Amino acid sequence: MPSSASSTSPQPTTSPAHPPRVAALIGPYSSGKTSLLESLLAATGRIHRKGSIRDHNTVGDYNAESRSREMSTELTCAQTTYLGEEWHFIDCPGSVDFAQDAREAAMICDVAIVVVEPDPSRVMTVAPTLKFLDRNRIPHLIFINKTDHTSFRLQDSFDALQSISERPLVIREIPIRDMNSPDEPITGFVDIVSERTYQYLEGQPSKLIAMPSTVATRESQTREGLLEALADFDDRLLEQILEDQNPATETIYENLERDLANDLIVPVFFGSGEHDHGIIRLLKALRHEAPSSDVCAHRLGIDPDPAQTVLQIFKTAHLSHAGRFCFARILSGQIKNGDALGTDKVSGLCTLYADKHEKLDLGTTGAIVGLPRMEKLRTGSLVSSDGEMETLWPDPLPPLYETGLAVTKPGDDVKLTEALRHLCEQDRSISFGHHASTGQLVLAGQGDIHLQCAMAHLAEHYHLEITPTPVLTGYLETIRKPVSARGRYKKQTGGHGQFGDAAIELRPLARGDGFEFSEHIVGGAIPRQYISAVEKGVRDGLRSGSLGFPVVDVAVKLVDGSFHAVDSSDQAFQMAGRIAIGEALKVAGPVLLEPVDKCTISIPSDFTSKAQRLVSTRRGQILGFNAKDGWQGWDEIDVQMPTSETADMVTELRSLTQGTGFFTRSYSHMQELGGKQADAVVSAHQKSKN
Ligand SMILES: Nc1nc2c(ncn2[C@@H]2O[C@H](COP(=O)(O)OP(=O)(O)OP(=O)(O)O)[C@@H](O)[C@H]2O)c(=O)[nH]1
Ligand SMILES: [Mg+2]
Repeated sequence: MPSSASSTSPQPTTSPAHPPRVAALIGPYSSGKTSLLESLLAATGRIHRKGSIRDHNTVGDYNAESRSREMSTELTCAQTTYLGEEWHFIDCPGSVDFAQDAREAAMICDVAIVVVEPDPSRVMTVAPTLKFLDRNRIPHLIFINKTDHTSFRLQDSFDALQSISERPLVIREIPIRDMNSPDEPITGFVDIVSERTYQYLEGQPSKLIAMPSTVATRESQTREGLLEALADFDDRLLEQILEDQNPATETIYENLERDLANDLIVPVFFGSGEHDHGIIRLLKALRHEAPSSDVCAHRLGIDPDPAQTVLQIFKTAHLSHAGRFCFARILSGQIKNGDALGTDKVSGLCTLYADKHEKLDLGTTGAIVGLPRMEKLRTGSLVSSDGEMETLWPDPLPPLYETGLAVTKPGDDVKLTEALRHLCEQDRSISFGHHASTGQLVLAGQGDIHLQCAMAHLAEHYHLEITPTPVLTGYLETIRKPVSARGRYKKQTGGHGQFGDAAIELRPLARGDGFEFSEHIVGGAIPRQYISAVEKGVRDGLRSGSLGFPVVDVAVKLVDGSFHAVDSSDQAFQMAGRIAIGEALKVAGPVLLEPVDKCTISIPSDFTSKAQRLVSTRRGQILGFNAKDGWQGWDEIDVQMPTSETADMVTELRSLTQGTGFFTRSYSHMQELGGKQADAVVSAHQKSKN
């Protein structure tokens, strides 16, 4: 989490043509987003020496967890200026475990730069990102990274990407290669709109050169493709093309700008963050084509008005020196210290540059700002000076993976609850709670690494020693046959004795019917005032049946008994009820019940058969499968699966589906579990009690 620093932020030198804009670097795990941010910051003069993932000194991966794991674990904001215009880049984590942060960032950006690797066989890893962007109509472009050492044809990468994108992709540049070198490295590119050719120079801006004759045909074909794609959304351009007129470059740029803002097309660039290839080209495209913050504001339901301040909170952190610290984008108006945001008051307004917070006097429309010590605001809050407004912010990702938690030091429980509350505010895809039937404290998130990082955070920032424990399954038990039993409790100690005697009938009920108690006492065999005491004793006895689990779906009828005028008491009849049910359960044919979840598994259709196999190896039952509504090329499988199998299913599902598969689950019902599996559960449970 960020800490404060006192340097002042660089101010734009010239009057900016555009208000501040936001670009989110998003895309699959390890595609080079953090390295690309390093390159963008160097190209815009914000840093003079690039850090690297290897050396653990990048701006994006500033926190200890990201550095040690060499992967981003949360979003990082970094402000810079390019040709007098203010830019806020957000480096998003790519791992599916941290998808929540990436989504929150994408929601407030003007343009998402989807950073991908060239390997066409791994294209599916990009699919969830593109789906999210398309569903939320977030303008985005693709940057095919790591082209410094690729053996793939970029046309193949492009075709693979097109196969998973709902929007048409448009190629903005084509590579030129050194054909004399055995692995034919990419040495530069031809810009399809300006038709200029540039040669990469290590450590220097690319050099303008003449277009090699070898790429001329390809260039004109690609340009034709680009114009045709644009003409689909512009009748005048279509007419020009049909009449063989060459449209003015200005017209092409206008189309590109408009179509990107409306999320109609997805421009595709390429390069290498590590070698600074294609970076200026990317920056220029952003400068000229990225929409202004108005588009984002409208998307979030705001009509921007300079006289009204509206902010969208997209991240919350708990910082030792700044309390609840909100990351906010100004969608309308401006903000300064002393302003009200509902019941919260702004003080300590700052800019964000990784973990450095710099004092800011005035935040203007479009900028990202930090708001320390907010009481009410949370991620997702859309707020004006009058208070919070209705928001279109999406729900958090549902939990996919769980672990049990135990604190090592006695007395840390209260501190843990508070720390967990903070954690869940920081990352909305984490939740915690006590399991209804096992009572275990369970932490739920997106995957194993996600929860490991969460626990590391609790240890580092809250000094809590936490032991993860396996998640307990809420097994129950029931009975198979009706039986009768009697419980007599008799004690003679000195003066007053204790006496209670209850005869019961126990019978099974239908699954899900819970517990029923009735009585049929005739002739005053048990005085009426003791009947509820017997029931209490029975209920007590049902808390742990003969297999050791709570007993459900049974009916108990109190049918007979006897009492003693002096020695009988509530307590004695409770004991009698307890003894009676204990005896009855032993002979009623106990059977274990396990919880079953209803899950809907979503996967790209290429992986459907693998997912079906996974379901059957985990004792699941397939209820049906369909094409996923609104998700071209995806299937949805409805299954019922024992809860003990769903708790860690996501790890295997992801490894079978290039990280793309996900599911929702909810409790469905209890079902009988017999044989060796039941024996194993019972003996493990008994061992844990000894
Ligand atoms: N050859 C080559 N390697 C690169 C390039 N960009 C990044 N890498 C390497 O790819 C690995 C991942 O780079 P990151 O920048 O951490 O990727 P990321 O997308 O930020 O990763 P996550 O945030 O964990 O999703 C590192 O080993 C980088 O050195 C590139 O342009 N060329
Ligand atoms: Mg990263």
